[in-house]
Amino acid sequence: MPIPVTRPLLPPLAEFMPYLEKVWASGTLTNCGDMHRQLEKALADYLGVEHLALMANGTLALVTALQALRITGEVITTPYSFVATAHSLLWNGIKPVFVDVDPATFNLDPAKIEAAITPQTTAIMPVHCYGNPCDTAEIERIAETYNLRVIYDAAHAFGVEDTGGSVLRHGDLSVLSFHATKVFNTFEGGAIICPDARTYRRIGHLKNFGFVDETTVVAPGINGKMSEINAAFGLLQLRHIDQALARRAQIDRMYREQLAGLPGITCMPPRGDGARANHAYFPILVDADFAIGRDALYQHLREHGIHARRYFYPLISDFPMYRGLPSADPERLPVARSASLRILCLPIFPDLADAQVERICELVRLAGREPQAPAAAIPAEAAAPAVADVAAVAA
Ligand code: T4K
Repeated sequence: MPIPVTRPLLPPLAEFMPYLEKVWASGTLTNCGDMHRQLEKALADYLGVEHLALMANGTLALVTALQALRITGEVITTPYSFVATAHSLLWNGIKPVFVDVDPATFNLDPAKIEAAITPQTTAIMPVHCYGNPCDTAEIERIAETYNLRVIYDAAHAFGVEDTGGSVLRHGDLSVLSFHATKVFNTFEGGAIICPDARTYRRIGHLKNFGFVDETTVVAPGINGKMSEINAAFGLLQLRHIDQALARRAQIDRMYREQLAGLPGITCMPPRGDGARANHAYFPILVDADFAIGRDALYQHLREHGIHARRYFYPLISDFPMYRGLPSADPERLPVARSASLRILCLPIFPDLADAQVERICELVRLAGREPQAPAAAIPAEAAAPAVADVAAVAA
Protein backbone atom coordinates (compact mmCIF):
# COMPACT_ATOMS: atom_id res chain seq x y z
CA MET A 1 0.00 0.00 0.00
CA PRO A 2 1.49 3.37 -0.97
CA ILE A 3 1.93 5.87 1.83
CA PRO A 4 0.27 9.18 0.86
CA VAL A 5 1.42 12.60 2.04
CA THR A 6 -1.60 12.62 4.33
CA ARG A 7 -4.58 10.56 5.35
CA PRO A 8 -7.70 11.95 6.99
CA LEU A 9 -8.33 11.58 10.68
CA LEU A 10 -11.21 9.08 10.67
CA PRO A 11 -12.54 8.03 14.09
CA PRO A 12 -14.20 4.58 14.33
CA LEU A 13 -17.35 4.52 12.20
CA ALA A 14 -19.43 3.23 15.11
CA GLU A 15 -18.76 6.49 16.95
CA PHE A 16 -20.33 8.43 14.11
CA MET A 17 -23.60 6.45 14.13
CA PRO A 18 -25.25 8.27 17.06
CA TYR A 19 -24.63 11.59 15.28
CA LEU A 20 -26.17 10.26 12.09
CA GLU A 21 -29.19 8.99 14.02
CA LYS A 22 -29.73 12.49 15.41
CA VAL A 23 -29.59 14.03 11.94
CA TRP A 24 -32.01 11.41 10.62
CA ALA A 25 -34.39 11.99 13.50
CA SER A 26 -34.33 15.76 13.03
CA GLY A 27 -34.90 15.67 9.27
CA THR A 28 -32.75 18.81 9.02
CA LEU A 29 -29.92 18.11 6.58
CA THR A 30 -28.59 21.61 6.00
CA ASN A 31 -29.34 25.37 6.25
CA CYS A 32 -27.60 25.92 9.57
CA GLY A 33 -29.38 23.44 11.83
CA ASP A 34 -28.54 22.12 15.27
CA MET A 35 -25.24 20.35 14.34
CA HIS A 36 -24.06 23.47 12.54
CA ARG A 37 -24.81 25.64 15.58
CA GLN A 38 -23.17 23.16 17.95
CA LEU A 39 -20.00 22.92 15.87
CA GLU A 40 -19.66 26.70 15.52
CA LYS A 41 -19.83 27.03 19.29
CA ALA A 42 -17.55 24.03 20.00
CA LEU A 43 -14.90 25.19 17.53
CA ALA A 44 -14.94 28.78 18.77
CA ASP A 45 -14.38 27.43 22.29
CA TYR A 46 -11.66 25.00 21.23
CA LEU A 47 -9.79 27.54 19.12
CA GLY A 48 -10.22 30.36 21.62
CA VAL A 49 -11.91 32.78 19.20
CA GLU A 50 -15.01 34.90 19.55
CA HIS A 51 -17.03 34.33 16.34
CA LEU A 52 -16.63 31.52 13.86
CA ALA A 53 -18.82 31.07 10.77
CA LEU A 54 -18.79 27.57 9.28
CA MET A 55 -18.51 27.31 5.51
CA ALA A 56 -18.82 24.55 2.92
CA ASN A 57 -15.08 24.66 2.17
CA GLY A 58 -12.02 26.87 2.55
CA THR A 59 -12.20 28.30 -0.96
CA LEU A 60 -15.77 29.56 -0.55
CA ALA A 61 -14.72 30.90 2.83
CA LEU A 62 -11.95 32.98 1.19
CA VAL A 63 -14.31 34.20 -1.56
CA THR A 64 -16.93 35.13 1.05
CA ALA A 65 -14.44 36.79 3.41
CA LEU A 66 -13.42 39.15 0.58
CA GLN A 67 -17.10 39.87 -0.13
CA ALA A 68 -17.84 40.49 3.53
CA LEU A 69 -15.23 43.27 3.68
CA ARG A 70 -16.14 44.57 0.18
CA ILE A 71 -12.53 44.22 -0.97
CA THR A 72 -11.89 45.55 -4.50
CA GLY A 73 -8.97 46.68 -6.67
CA GLU A 74 -5.64 45.06 -5.81
CA VAL A 75 -4.73 42.67 -3.02
CA ILE A 76 -1.17 41.81 -2.02
CA THR A 77 -0.66 38.09 -1.61
CA THR A 78 1.87 35.28 -1.79
CA PRO A 79 2.75 33.17 -4.82
CA TYR A 80 3.79 30.34 -2.49
CA SER A 81 0.48 28.71 -1.57
CA PHE A 82 -2.27 26.45 -2.85
CA VAL A 83 -3.87 28.00 -5.90
CA ALA A 84 -7.18 28.64 -4.08
CA THR A 85 -5.61 31.62 -2.29
CA ALA A 86 -5.25 33.65 -5.49
CA HIS A 87 -8.31 32.12 -7.17
CA SER A 88 -10.49 33.62 -4.43
CA LEU A 89 -9.30 37.04 -5.60
CA LEU A 90 -10.05 36.39 -9.28
CA TRP A 91 -13.53 35.12 -8.33
CA ASN A 92 -14.11 38.58 -6.85
CA GLY A 93 -12.67 40.45 -9.84
CA ILE A 94 -9.68 41.53 -7.74
CA LYS A 95 -6.16 41.76 -9.13
CA PRO A 96 -3.63 39.70 -7.14
CA VAL A 97 -0.29 41.40 -6.58
CA PHE A 98 2.36 38.81 -5.75
CA VAL A 99 5.08 39.66 -3.28
CA ASP A 100 8.05 37.44 -2.48
CA VAL A 101 8.27 35.32 0.67
CA ASP A 102 10.56 35.29 3.68
CA PRO A 103 13.46 32.81 3.29
CA ALA A 104 13.00 31.39 6.80
CA THR A 105 9.24 30.75 6.82
CA PHE A 106 8.15 30.97 3.16
CA ASN A 107 5.39 33.32 4.36
CA LEU A 108 4.78 36.72 2.76
CA ASP A 109 7.85 38.90 3.44
CA PRO A 110 6.64 42.08 5.18
CA ALA A 111 9.80 43.92 4.13
CA LYS A 112 8.64 43.67 0.51
CA ILE A 113 4.97 44.56 0.98
CA GLU A 114 5.22 48.35 1.09
CA ALA A 115 6.92 48.60 -2.30
CA ALA A 116 3.96 46.78 -3.86
CA ILE A 117 1.25 49.10 -2.47
CA THR A 118 -0.51 51.30 -5.04
CA PRO A 119 -3.57 53.59 -4.80
CA GLN A 120 -5.66 50.56 -5.84
CA THR A 121 -4.44 48.34 -2.98
CA THR A 122 -7.20 47.61 -0.49
CA ALA A 123 -6.00 44.54 1.40
CA ILE A 124 -3.28 41.99 2.14
CA MET A 125 -3.95 38.26 2.00
CA PRO A 126 -1.06 36.40 3.67
CA VAL A 127 -0.95 32.63 4.26
CA HIS A 128 0.29 30.93 7.44
CA CYS A 129 2.11 28.42 5.25
CA TYR A 130 2.39 24.90 6.74
CA GLY A 131 0.78 26.33 9.87
CA ASN A 132 3.80 28.55 10.64
CA PRO A 133 2.51 31.98 11.71
CA CYS A 134 3.23 34.99 9.52
CA ASP A 135 4.95 38.05 10.92
CA THR A 136 1.57 39.31 12.10
CA ALA A 137 2.94 42.31 14.04
CA GLU A 138 4.70 43.77 11.02
CA ILE A 139 1.78 43.02 8.69
CA GLU A 140 -0.54 44.76 11.14
CA ARG A 141 1.77 47.78 11.27
CA ILE A 142 1.76 48.08 7.48
CA ALA A 143 -2.01 47.59 7.29
CA GLU A 144 -2.56 50.32 9.85
CA THR A 145 -0.16 52.74 8.17
CA TYR A 146 -1.79 52.35 4.75
CA ASN A 147 -5.34 51.68 5.97
CA LEU A 148 -5.49 48.23 4.42
CA ARG A 149 -7.58 45.23 5.45
CA VAL A 150 -5.92 41.90 6.24
CA ILE A 151 -7.49 38.53 5.51
CA TYR A 152 -5.32 35.62 6.62
CA ASP A 153 -5.54 32.41 4.65
CA ALA A 154 -5.16 30.19 7.71
CA ALA A 155 -6.13 26.99 5.86
CA HIS A 156 -3.11 25.22 7.40
CA ALA A 157 -3.30 26.81 10.83
CA PHE A 158 -5.98 24.92 12.77
CA GLY A 159 -5.10 25.04 16.46
CA VAL A 160 -1.91 27.05 15.95
CA GLU A 161 -1.06 29.54 18.67
CA ASP A 162 1.56 32.22 19.11
CA THR A 163 2.61 33.57 22.47
CA GLY A 164 -0.53 35.73 22.65
CA GLY A 165 -3.05 32.95 21.89
CA SER A 166 -4.75 31.69 18.73
CA VAL A 167 -3.08 32.87 15.54
CA LEU A 168 -6.60 33.19 14.12
CA ARG A 169 -7.22 36.37 16.13
CA HIS A 170 -4.98 38.41 13.82
CA GLY A 171 -6.15 40.53 10.91
CA ASP A 172 -9.70 41.52 10.03
CA LEU A 173 -10.66 37.93 9.17
CA SER A 174 -9.00 34.51 9.11
CA VAL A 175 -10.05 31.56 7.00
CA LEU A 176 -9.69 27.87 7.87
CA SER A 177 -10.02 24.80 5.65
CA PHE A 178 -11.48 21.56 6.99
CA HIS A 179 -10.74 19.60 3.80
CA ALA A 180 -10.06 15.87 4.13
CA THR A 181 -6.32 16.56 3.84
CA LYS A 182 -6.25 19.00 6.73
CA VAL A 183 -5.36 18.51 10.40
CA PHE A 184 -9.03 18.84 11.37
CA ASN A 185 -11.47 17.71 8.69
CA THR A 186 -15.20 17.65 8.06
CA PHE A 187 -14.72 15.82 4.71
CA GLU A 188 -15.12 19.23 2.99
CA GLY A 189 -15.49 22.35 5.08
CA GLY A 190 -14.04 25.60 6.28
CA ALA A 191 -14.68 28.59 8.50
CA ILE A 192 -14.25 32.33 8.73
CA ILE A 193 -13.08 33.72 12.06
CA CYS A 194 -14.32 37.24 12.64
CA PRO A 195 -13.85 39.68 15.48
CA ASP A 196 -17.41 40.96 15.88
CA ALA A 197 -21.01 39.80 15.79
CA ARG A 198 -21.91 42.21 13.00
CA THR A 199 -19.41 40.69 10.53
CA TYR A 200 -20.48 37.21 11.64
CA ARG A 201 -24.10 38.09 10.76
CA ARG A 202 -23.06 39.54 7.40
CA ILE A 203 -21.17 36.33 6.59
CA GLY A 204 -24.29 34.39 7.62
CA HIS A 205 -26.25 36.26 4.95
CA LEU A 206 -23.54 35.93 2.31
CA LYS A 207 -23.25 32.16 2.71
CA ASN A 208 -27.03 31.79 2.34
CA PHE A 209 -27.62 33.57 -1.00
CA GLY A 210 -27.86 36.94 0.78
CA PHE A 211 -31.12 36.05 2.58
CA VAL A 212 -31.80 37.78 5.89
CA ASP A 213 -35.35 36.48 6.17
CA GLU A 214 -37.83 34.62 3.99
CA THR A 215 -38.34 37.47 1.57
CA THR A 216 -35.34 39.80 1.92
CA VAL A 217 -32.09 39.39 0.00
CA VAL A 218 -29.41 41.97 0.81
CA ALA A 219 -26.43 40.77 -1.27
CA PRO A 220 -25.58 38.48 -4.19
CA GLY A 221 -24.61 35.76 -1.72
CA ILE A 222 -23.57 32.24 -2.53
CA ASN A 223 -24.50 28.81 -1.21
CA GLY A 224 -21.56 28.38 1.17
CA LYS A 225 -23.26 26.54 4.02
CA MET A 226 -21.82 23.48 5.72
CA SER A 227 -24.27 20.54 5.80
CA GLU A 228 -25.47 18.93 9.01
CA ILE A 229 -23.59 15.71 8.24
CA ASN A 230 -20.30 17.54 7.80
CA ALA A 231 -20.90 19.53 10.98
CA ALA A 232 -21.78 16.35 12.90
CA PHE A 233 -18.53 14.78 11.73
CA GLY A 234 -16.68 17.87 12.95
CA LEU A 235 -18.16 17.41 16.42
CA LEU A 236 -16.84 13.86 16.46
CA GLN A 237 -13.42 14.95 15.13
CA LEU A 238 -13.08 17.43 17.97
CA ARG A 239 -13.17 14.55 20.45
CA HIS A 240 -10.05 13.08 18.81
CA ILE A 241 -8.13 16.17 17.74
CA ASP A 242 -5.81 16.53 20.74
CA GLN A 243 -4.63 12.95 20.38
CA ALA A 244 -4.13 13.47 16.64
CA LEU A 245 -2.09 16.63 17.21
CA ALA A 246 0.05 14.86 19.81
CA ARG A 247 0.79 12.03 17.37
CA ARG A 248 1.73 14.53 14.68
CA ALA A 249 4.18 16.15 17.10
CA GLN A 250 5.78 12.72 17.75
CA ILE A 251 6.18 12.04 14.03
CA ASP A 252 7.69 15.50 13.53
CA ARG A 253 10.26 14.73 16.24
CA MET A 254 11.10 11.34 14.71
CA TYR A 255 11.74 12.85 11.29
CA ARG A 256 13.96 15.56 12.77
CA GLU A 257 16.00 13.04 14.73
CA GLN A 258 16.40 10.61 11.85
CA LEU A 259 17.19 13.14 9.15
CA ALA A 260 19.50 15.26 11.30
CA GLY A 261 22.92 15.87 9.79
CA LEU A 262 22.07 14.46 6.37
CA PRO A 263 24.03 16.65 3.93
CA GLY A 264 21.76 18.52 1.51
CA ILE A 265 18.54 17.88 3.47
CA THR A 266 17.14 20.61 5.71
CA CYS A 267 14.01 20.09 7.78
CA MET A 268 12.20 23.41 7.95
CA PRO A 269 13.08 24.66 11.43
CA PRO A 270 10.51 24.26 14.20
CA ARG A 271 9.00 27.45 15.59
CA GLY A 272 11.24 29.12 18.11
CA ASP A 273 8.59 30.85 20.24
CA GLY A 274 7.55 27.77 22.20
CA ALA A 275 3.87 28.29 21.36
CA ARG A 276 1.55 25.65 19.90
CA ALA A 277 2.27 24.18 16.46
CA ASN A 278 0.00 21.75 14.60
CA HIS A 279 2.54 19.84 12.47
CA ALA A 280 0.19 19.96 9.51
CA TYR A 281 3.04 19.26 7.08
CA PHE A 282 6.61 18.02 7.25
CA PRO A 283 8.49 20.11 4.66
CA ILE A 284 12.12 19.40 3.84
CA LEU A 285 14.43 21.29 1.50
CA VAL A 286 16.58 19.33 -0.92
CA ASP A 287 19.70 21.33 -1.73
CA ALA A 288 22.48 21.06 -4.30
CA ASP A 289 24.76 19.12 -1.97
CA PHE A 290 22.28 16.22 -1.77
CA ALA A 291 23.27 13.40 -4.11
CA ILE A 292 20.17 13.72 -6.29
CA GLY A 293 17.84 16.61 -7.16
CA ARG A 294 14.50 17.30 -5.47
CA ASP A 295 12.48 15.84 -8.34
CA ALA A 296 14.68 12.75 -8.46
CA LEU A 297 14.12 12.25 -4.72
CA TYR A 298 10.37 12.71 -5.21
CA GLN A 299 10.48 10.06 -7.96
CA HIS A 300 12.71 7.73 -5.96
CA LEU A 301 10.27 7.82 -3.02
CA ARG A 302 7.32 7.32 -5.34
CA GLU A 303 8.91 4.23 -6.85
CA HIS A 304 9.06 2.87 -3.30
CA GLY A 305 5.40 3.69 -2.62
CA ILE A 306 5.99 6.95 -0.72
CA HIS A 307 3.84 9.72 -2.15
CA ALA A 308 5.58 12.84 -0.87
CA ARG A 309 4.29 16.09 -2.43
CA ARG A 310 5.90 19.27 -3.76
CA TYR A 311 3.74 21.77 -1.89
CA PHE A 312 4.04 24.41 -3.41
CA TYR A 313 5.33 23.77 -6.90
CA PRO A 314 4.66 25.32 -9.35
CA LEU A 315 4.19 28.75 -7.83
CA ILE A 316 0.70 30.20 -8.22
CA SER A 317 2.27 33.00 -10.24
CA ASP A 318 3.37 30.44 -12.86
CA PHE A 319 -0.17 29.28 -13.69
CA PRO A 320 -1.59 30.60 -16.97
CA MET A 321 -4.22 32.87 -15.43
CA TYR A 322 -1.57 34.69 -13.35
CA ARG A 323 1.76 34.58 -15.19
CA GLY A 324 1.02 37.68 -17.30
CA LEU A 325 0.78 39.90 -14.24
CA PRO A 326 3.80 42.18 -13.74
CA SER A 327 4.08 40.94 -10.14
CA ALA A 328 4.32 37.34 -11.41
CA ASP A 329 7.68 38.06 -13.06
CA PRO A 330 9.99 35.28 -11.76
CA GLU A 331 12.76 37.81 -11.22
CA ARG A 332 10.64 39.53 -8.57
CA LEU A 333 10.03 36.29 -6.68
CA PRO A 334 13.45 34.68 -6.25
CA VAL A 335 12.90 33.32 -2.73
CA ALA A 336 9.53 31.75 -3.56
CA ARG A 337 10.99 30.29 -6.76
CA SER A 338 13.94 28.77 -4.96
CA ALA A 339 11.66 27.32 -2.26
CA SER A 340 9.32 25.86 -4.82
CA LEU A 341 12.21 24.07 -6.57
CA ARG A 342 13.66 22.62 -3.35
CA ILE A 343 10.60 21.75 -1.28
CA LEU A 344 9.29 18.28 -0.57
CA CYS A 345 6.58 17.52 1.99
CA LEU A 346 7.02 14.09 3.59
CA PRO A 347 4.01 12.06 4.77
CA ILE A 348 2.62 13.08 8.13
CA PHE A 349 -0.72 11.99 9.57
CA PRO A 350 -1.87 10.44 12.86
CA ASP A 351 -2.05 6.85 11.57
CA LEU A 352 1.49 6.90 10.17
CA ALA A 353 3.37 4.19 12.08
CA ASP A 354 6.86 4.61 13.55
CA ALA A 355 8.12 1.88 11.24
CA GLN A 356 6.81 3.80 8.23
CA VAL A 357 8.59 6.98 9.32
CA GLU A 358 11.77 4.93 9.73
CA ARG A 359 11.36 3.46 6.26
CA ILE A 360 10.82 6.89 4.69
CA CYS A 361 13.93 8.25 6.41
CA GLU A 362 15.94 5.19 5.34
CA LEU A 363 14.86 5.72 1.72
CA VAL A 364 15.91 9.38 1.88
CA ARG A 365 19.27 8.40 3.37
CA LEU A 366 19.81 5.77 0.67
CA ALA A 367 18.94 8.28 -2.06
CA GLY A 368 21.58 10.54 -0.55
CA ARG A 369 24.22 7.97 -1.43
CA GLU A 370 23.27 7.77 -5.14
CA PRO A 371 25.42 9.39 -7.83
CA GLN A 372 24.60 13.02 -8.64
CA ALA A 373 21.74 13.48 -11.16
CA PRO A 374 21.06 16.79 -12.93
CA ALA A 375 18.44 18.92 -11.13
CA ALA A 376 15.07 18.92 -12.89
CA ALA A 377 14.12 22.10 -14.71
CA ILE A 378 10.77 23.89 -14.43
CA PRO A 379 8.45 22.62 -17.21
CA ALA A 380 8.41 25.05 -20.13
CA GLU A 381 4.72 25.84 -19.76
CA ALA A 382 5.17 26.81 -16.09
CA ALA A 383 7.93 29.28 -16.94
CA ALA A 384 6.35 30.79 -20.05
CA PRO A 385 5.70 34.53 -20.09
CA ALA A 386 2.57 36.66 -20.30
CA VAL A 387 -0.82 35.51 -21.52
CA ALA A 388 -3.96 37.50 -22.12
CA ASP A 389 -6.05 35.76 -19.41
CA VAL A 390 -5.15 38.32 -16.80
CA ALA A 391 -5.87 41.31 -18.98
CA ALA A 392 -9.45 41.72 -17.78
CA VAL A 393 -8.47 41.69 -14.13
CA ALA A 394 -5.30 43.72 -14.64
CA ALA A 395 -7.14 46.41 -16.61
N1 T4K B 1 -5.70 27.92 1.04
C1 T4K B 1 -4.69 27.07 1.26
C2 T4K B 1 -3.38 27.61 1.74
C3 T4K B 1 -4.87 25.70 1.04
O1 T4K B 1 -3.83 24.84 1.23
C4 T4K B 1 -6.12 25.23 0.59
C5 T4K B 1 -6.31 23.83 0.32
C6 T4K B 1 -7.17 26.16 0.41
C7 T4K B 1 -6.92 27.51 0.65
C8 T4K B 1 -8.53 25.76 -0.04
O2 T4K B 1 -9.23 25.06 0.97
P1 T4K B 1 -10.38 23.98 0.49
O3 T4K B 1 -11.30 24.70 -0.46
O4 T4K B 1 -9.68 22.80 -0.15
O5 T4K B 1 -11.07 23.63 1.79
C9 T4K B 1 -4.98 19.25 -1.42
C10 T4K B 1 -6.36 19.67 -0.98
O6 T4K B 1 -7.37 19.33 -1.92
C11 T4K B 1 -6.50 21.11 -0.65
O7 T4K B 1 -7.59 21.22 0.24
C12 T4K B 1 -5.26 21.64 0.06
N2 T4K B 1 -5.32 23.04 0.28
C13 T4K B 1 -4.03 21.31 -0.73
C14 T4K B 1 -2.77 21.80 -0.07
O8 T4K B 1 -3.93 19.91 -0.84
P2 T4K B 1 -4.23 18.02 -3.57
O9 T4K B 1 -4.58 18.22 -4.98
O10 T4K B 1 -2.83 17.86 -3.19
O11 T4K B 1 -5.10 16.81 -2.91
P3 T4K B 1 -5.04 15.27 -3.22
O12 T4K B 1 -6.40 14.83 -3.61
O13 T4K B 1 -3.92 14.95 -4.15
O14 T4K B 1 -4.75 14.66 -1.79
C15 T4K B 1 -3.45 14.54 -1.24
C16 T4K B 1 -3.33 13.17 -0.60
O15 T4K B 1 -4.22 13.08 0.48
C17 T4K B 1 -3.68 12.02 -1.51
O16 T4K B 1 -2.52 11.52 -2.08
C18 T4K B 1 -4.30 10.98 -0.62
C19 T4K B 1 -4.77 11.76 0.58
N3 T4K B 1 -6.21 11.85 0.64
C20 T4K B 1 -6.87 12.84 -0.04
C21 T4K B 1 -8.23 12.93 0.01
C22 T4K B 1 -8.97 14.02 -0.75
C23 T4K B 1 -6.91 10.93 1.38
O17 T4K B 1 -6.31 10.02 1.98
N4 T4K B 1 -8.27 11.01 1.45
C24 T4K B 1 -8.96 11.99 0.80
O18 T4K B 1 -10.21 12.05 0.90
O19 T4K B 1 -4.87 19.26 -2.82
